[in-house]
Amino acid sequence: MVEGKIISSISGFYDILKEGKVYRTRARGNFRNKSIKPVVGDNVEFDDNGDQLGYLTKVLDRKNFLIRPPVANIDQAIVVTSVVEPDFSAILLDKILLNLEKNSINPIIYISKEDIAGEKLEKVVNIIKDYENIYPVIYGETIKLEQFHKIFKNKVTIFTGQTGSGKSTLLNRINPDLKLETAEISSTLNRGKHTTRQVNLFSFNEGLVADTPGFSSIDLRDIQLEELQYLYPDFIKYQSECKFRGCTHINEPNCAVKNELENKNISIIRYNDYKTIRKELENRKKIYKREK
Ligand SMILES: Nc1nc2c(ncn2[C@@H]2O[C@H](COP(=O)(O)OP(=O)(O)O)[C@@H](O)[C@H]2O)c(=O)[nH]1
Ligand SMILES: [Mg+2]
Ligand SMILES: [Zn+2]
Repeated sequence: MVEGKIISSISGFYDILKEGKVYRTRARGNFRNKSIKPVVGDNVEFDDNGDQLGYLTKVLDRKNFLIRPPVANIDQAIVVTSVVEPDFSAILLDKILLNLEKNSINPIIYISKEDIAGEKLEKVVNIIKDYENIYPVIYGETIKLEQFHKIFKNKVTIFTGQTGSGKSTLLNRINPDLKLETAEISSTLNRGKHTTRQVNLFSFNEGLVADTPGFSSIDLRDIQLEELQYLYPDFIKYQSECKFRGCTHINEPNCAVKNELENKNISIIRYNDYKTIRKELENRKKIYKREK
């Protein structure tokens, strides 16, 4: 029995990477009875049958797991964020970041399409400056592609972000051998079609990288209202100074987060979007209760 990592999954076959070599396997017959379906990124045990088809026998514990698309054990995500086409939206970015925080995936924000942003660029860059205090931010115009080698090393990295933001384009620039399909934004949005369907991990400089289809809107179905304030690293930094334990930073007196808003240490845009997101989760809870 040996251990490896699933890097692709095609109609019941799992390709497992172990020390630079790829083994094609199938899940054992009795495996299907288990509730766990192996996914890309899973660390697994398998029988090494040399050049013959091997058997995947066990999925090891997952550190995290995304459902859409199914990928496990992700260390970090490059959040490809376009200035225009599609237009930058701070609240959408926040929702992406919340889902990553919830899954303990480290976000790296990558800004694309500065070249066609025109006069919108300045306004968007000003907003993004607020995020630089919280997360690493990479500007597509200025980064040297070699810098990605260091970012990917010894990590599992996914590319995420809105459909059309430029994920596949960036990956193709980093590794031209990939030849990932890219799409004109207009056709992508009109047909609601995802160009990237299969999720594969590819080896890149001692790391593994995956493209994902992205999305045109994002839901927060895995996030509970009660945990929302704990998914903001910029709030967590100050929460111990709030008067009340479990402070939601809304109406409580002596709230450190609200104080830091005045000191401009917390982004007012992000805070206002936090309030909007709270409302969304509150409403969802009400509807859920009514239906129960
Ligand atoms: N001008 C410009 N176009 C870009 C940039 N990045 C991607 N695109 C274009 O945006 C469209 C969508 O890109 P794609 O990589 O398919 O987006 P994905 O859905 O995130 O994978 C394609 O037509 C790309 O050529 C960029 O930085 N500048
Ligand atoms: Mg794509
Ligand atoms: Zn507070």
